[in-house]
Parts: sequence; structure tokens; C-alpha cells
Amino acid sequence: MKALGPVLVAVVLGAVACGSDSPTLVEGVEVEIAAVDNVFDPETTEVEAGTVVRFINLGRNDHNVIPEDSDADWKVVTDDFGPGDTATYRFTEPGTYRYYCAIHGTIDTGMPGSITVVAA
Ligand SMILES: [Cu+2]
Repeated sequence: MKALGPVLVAVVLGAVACGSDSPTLVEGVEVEIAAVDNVFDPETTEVEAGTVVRFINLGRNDHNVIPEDSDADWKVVTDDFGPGDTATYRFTEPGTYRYYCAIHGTIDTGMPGSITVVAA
């Protein structure tokens, strides 16, 4: 039972941190992820909260960027994302954002990608 003490303290502190102000954000930082035929390059990316991720289609085919979770509150507008096109999204909340190209696979096969957003 002695181990419970520190665990409870950590849980309480975590709750306080979550309830405080929104995370600090970096400003003006942009990273690029290329969609080529048929992978995202790089496939995994880590950015600080506030970073703008620019997807660019460097392939010869249409691609898209679809969140793994269909109820996700983030979205990259890739309705018209043909060769040479770009689409951006600013990630402000720390977390893991998994996505895929629904034209060329599922979250597990084809064109998966993952962005980890860490506190700035
Ligand atoms: Cu694709």
C-alpha cells in the first residue's frame, strides 16, 4: 500500500496540469511531409505544439490525409490534393496523430503516417 502515495500525488498533479492554461505554442515553425507514390516521407514526425505541418504531394497521383479516428477534431483539407498541391494544419495540442491515405490503403497498410506533438 505504500506505493499508492506517490501514484496518487502524480495523478492529482496531472489533473491540475491538464486543467491549467493551454499549452505553450511555438510560432512560425513549419515542417513538411511529402506524399509520394505511395508513402508519406517521413512516415513519422515529431513537432512542438504550434507547429504548422505542410503536406505536399510530390507524387504523380492524388493522395489524401485522413485521421485514423474518424471522430478526430483535426483535419487536413485534402479534398483536392493532386500532384504539386499542398495542405496545412497547425497542431496545437500535444498528442499522437495517426493518419493515412485512404486512396492507397488503411491505417495499417499502404500509406500510414504519424505525427507526435510534444509540449513546446
Ligand atoms: Cu495515397
